[in-house]
Amino acid sequence: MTTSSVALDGKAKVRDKHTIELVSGLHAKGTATIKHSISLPDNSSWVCSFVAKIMDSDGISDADGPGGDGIKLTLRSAKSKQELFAVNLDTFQNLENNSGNEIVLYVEGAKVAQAPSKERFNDGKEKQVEVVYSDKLGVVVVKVNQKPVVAYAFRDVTFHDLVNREPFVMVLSSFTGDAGGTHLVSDISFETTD
Ligand SMILES: [Ca+2]
Ligand SMILES: [Ca+2]
Repeated sequence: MTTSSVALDGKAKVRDKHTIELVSGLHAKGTATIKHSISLPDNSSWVCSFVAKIMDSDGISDADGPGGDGIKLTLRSAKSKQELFAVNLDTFQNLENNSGNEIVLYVEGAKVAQAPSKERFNDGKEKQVEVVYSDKLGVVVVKVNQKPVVAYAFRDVTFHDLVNREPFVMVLSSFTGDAGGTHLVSDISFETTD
């Protein structure tokens, strides 16, 4: 991906050829949509990845320090804009969270799995986030810096069923409230692995 292939909304802006700043500071919202839509052949396994960097954490604190509300990756129908699948690097503990630093997975907008990460997401260091889907197993695993954090098994609905209705796009988004920071994403990619 280069930043020329991305549509920006809200406070999101291009930092350099490879890096997008989704938000900076408090009470901000920003979205980056990769314009190229993806259509998967049957029985596809794939890896969707990006590098997240959350720095200048500011505002109110939870147990692991100030800063929120993380970065969300969404796979969204290109036509209906329906959210198919999402991964949230959540950096602020509110009622839905077990920890102020966890990965939360959503299928069609419903939360299906969550797990805390030992590595603090908003420590100003780059995190390689990989969403690895195996069609054979019907399982998605989210890794942060190569370490698996959370997995989810699709039971009746496989990811293939979900996304083969129509093409989808990748969306990266962030919002901040009374806790915030500077949220960067780079090296966004989607590759089939079969
Ligand atoms: Ca939260
Ligand atoms: Ca936190």
